[in-house]
Amino acid sequence: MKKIALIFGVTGQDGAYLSKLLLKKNYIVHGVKRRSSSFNTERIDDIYNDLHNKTNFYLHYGDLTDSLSVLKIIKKINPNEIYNLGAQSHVGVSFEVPEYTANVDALGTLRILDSILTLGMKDRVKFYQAGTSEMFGASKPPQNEKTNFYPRSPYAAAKLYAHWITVNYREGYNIFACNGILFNHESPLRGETFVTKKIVSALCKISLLGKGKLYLGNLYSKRDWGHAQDYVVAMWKMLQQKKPKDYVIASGKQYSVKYFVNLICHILKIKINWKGKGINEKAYLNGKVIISIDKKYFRPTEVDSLLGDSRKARKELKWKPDYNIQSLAKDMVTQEIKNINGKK
Ligand code: NAP
Ligand code: F7E
Repeated sequence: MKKIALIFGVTGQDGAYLSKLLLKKNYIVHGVKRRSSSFNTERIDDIYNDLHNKTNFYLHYGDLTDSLSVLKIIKKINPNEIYNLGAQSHVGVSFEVPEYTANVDALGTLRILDSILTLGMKDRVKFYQAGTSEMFGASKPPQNEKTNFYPRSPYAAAKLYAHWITVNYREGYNIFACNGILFNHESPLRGETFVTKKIVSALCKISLLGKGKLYLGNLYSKRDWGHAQDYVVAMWKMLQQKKPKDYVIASGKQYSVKYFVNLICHILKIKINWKGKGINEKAYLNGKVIISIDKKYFRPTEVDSLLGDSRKARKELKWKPDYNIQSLAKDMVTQEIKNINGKK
């Protein structure tokens, strides 16, 4: 019998990679998409177009803020595995819509867990919760499963609720529920407003088309960046274990935003010069400013330094990433160049 997976957040970066992985593993995959006035299935259109006649990939309208839709979809699909990847996932935006972020990211998780319980499905379903290194926030690096949480944004605080409610339903009701505590992971499918994708898009346009300018915020925060394609494998592995546990997933290397800018310039073979300090720091290409700082991208509270220690996952899940920062950056640049050339 084929396994059935249900993915909340199927239209996002990770949802697209996870769908492909599970289809390859011969699952039947159901995804929940939100109603939107414009198309929001761009990342999964290729799967849908290839497969919708073969009845392996299905989409359903639903929303994590709508308990009825959550309950009804879970009842109808009767899945073996539920992956909760749905979230208002932008840290900066969460300061502007804190209540909505809590509703989706914190209460959305509760809605799924309680639906599993209410429907009497706890012995059938395994549940994955998309936790985040942002929950560590201001805690000193390196961070692992034993590190204290210290959230620094409404997003991180909401995800912390989701983390603990997942632990609580596991301990209280014996639900097979795992928290993946994933550090930043990127890809060509990354949302346009996250810093890596924003940098890649802008610098490729500047390099290929000779137009555009990049405005950034804090250049000196450090992140542990991996590739989404590697990280969805870890999600799946967590649900294949005998016991449900929580795992940190990370590359174990840390780089600043400025390093990432310089790396992309290196790949594109463009030579920039940095001048100035603080808010006046700028990057020049052939004497012209191509990068400036815009205060609006600073956050009220920043997470300065994330560096994951994923030894537990590497040992117990036998998980290991294929990509490093260089191959990740190359993949993003290669795809972006294809996109630009396709649109020219
Ligand atoms: P993403 O690209 O922003 O995707 C988020 C998904 O959630 C999208 O499908 C989005 O739908 C959906 N969504 C948003 N609000 C919803 C709602 N009210 N009801 C149902 N679905 C909703 O995020 P991602 O990078 O793939 O990340 C996947 C998950 O991992 C998220 O929970 C994120 O917080 C978490 N995470 C991400 C990272 C990372 O570095 N990428 C690291 C740690 C944890 P639309 O397409 O309609 O917007
Ligand atoms: O910012 C700085 C910014 O928005 C990274 C989400 O997937 O990973 C992601 O959260 C850093 C921050 O990712 C700009 O201040 C500078 O220090 O790409 P980001 P994030 O906030 O780390 C975690 C693990 C998640 O769970 C989240 O869902 O870059 N930065 N200038 C900028 N950031 C953005 N977005 N835009 C800028 O212009």
